[in-house]
Amino acid sequence: MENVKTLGEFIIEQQSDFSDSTGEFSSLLSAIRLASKVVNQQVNKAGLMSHILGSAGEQNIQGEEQQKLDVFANNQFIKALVGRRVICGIASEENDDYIPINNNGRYIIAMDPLDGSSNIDVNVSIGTIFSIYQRITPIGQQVRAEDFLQKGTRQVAAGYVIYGSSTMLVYTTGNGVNGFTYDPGIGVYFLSHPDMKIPAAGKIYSINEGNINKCSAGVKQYVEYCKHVDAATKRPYTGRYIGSLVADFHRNLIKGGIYMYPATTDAPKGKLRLLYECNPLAFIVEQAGGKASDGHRRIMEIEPTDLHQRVPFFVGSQSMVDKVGDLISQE
Ligand code: P6P
Repeated sequence: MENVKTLGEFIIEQQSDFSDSTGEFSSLLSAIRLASKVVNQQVNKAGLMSHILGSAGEQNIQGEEQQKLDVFANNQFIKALVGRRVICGIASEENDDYIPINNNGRYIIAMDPLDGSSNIDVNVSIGTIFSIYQRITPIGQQVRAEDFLQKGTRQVAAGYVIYGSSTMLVYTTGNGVNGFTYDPGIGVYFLSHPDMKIPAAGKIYSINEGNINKCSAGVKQYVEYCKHVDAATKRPYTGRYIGSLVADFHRNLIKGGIYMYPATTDAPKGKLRLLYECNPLAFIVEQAGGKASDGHRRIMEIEPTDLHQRVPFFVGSQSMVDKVGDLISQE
């Protein structure tokens, strides 16, 4: 491909911007790139490799059946990251507690190695989500919980991989959002979506409407607002809910829209996890000109208290997140 930039070239270019003089951060991103290629290969063959499909017979901390591909993906990302020695600790949806790695590593990573895994068996897009921080505790010591329980505003990088009709890696280091599309024929990611920006107003709303009667009045009002017939404001909007966070988020990032996973009567904190789902996507969407809140507060301002804590999540086009937030504030 003539003069199209590869992810590797982009990472090196960013290294100077990121003042990553030791190249440690570049090495970290390269590890994520490598693991995503290995996971992509298995995801694409999952339909054929029955020994991968189906549950691993174990349950993760969420009490969810662990699909073998979940476990495989988790192991691949951990293996790649451990191999680069720049990580002092890893928090993963698939592990009850954080994993201390290299005491001399400068960075911690929080990740959901394969989100939406319930869609694996029905061939719907799934994704990896990651969030990176510099450690707080001194280098040379073992990593501690406080290294992971940092506000989202302290992230140094965040990204996701979407394993879909094509595989893409989308990430930010705080200087905008860039998307890279994978060419499996030559095993290279190419810069296909430079400087991604989410439309300020969108016409797509994503929510599991099966839960709507368990949501608060403000959320119900907003969904009714989306459905109201009004040509002047181009309503009704379009309802699109894939049931795979990364797929819904990625579509809304490109086309404009809002994804909502509110608190419900049986899940008062919502379903999605702050550390490795909401914070990384909040960082990305803000860098792309959008917004992310729990209905009241900016997601990235929330002080974490637990590795796997859940928060209500409203993310996407600024005007849509503001609108549902206004209705919730009037409850
Ligand atoms: P529900 C997948 O389990 C996930 O974490 C997200 O990827 C997805 O958006 C959401 O949960 C779907 O949850 O309750 O609507 O099936």
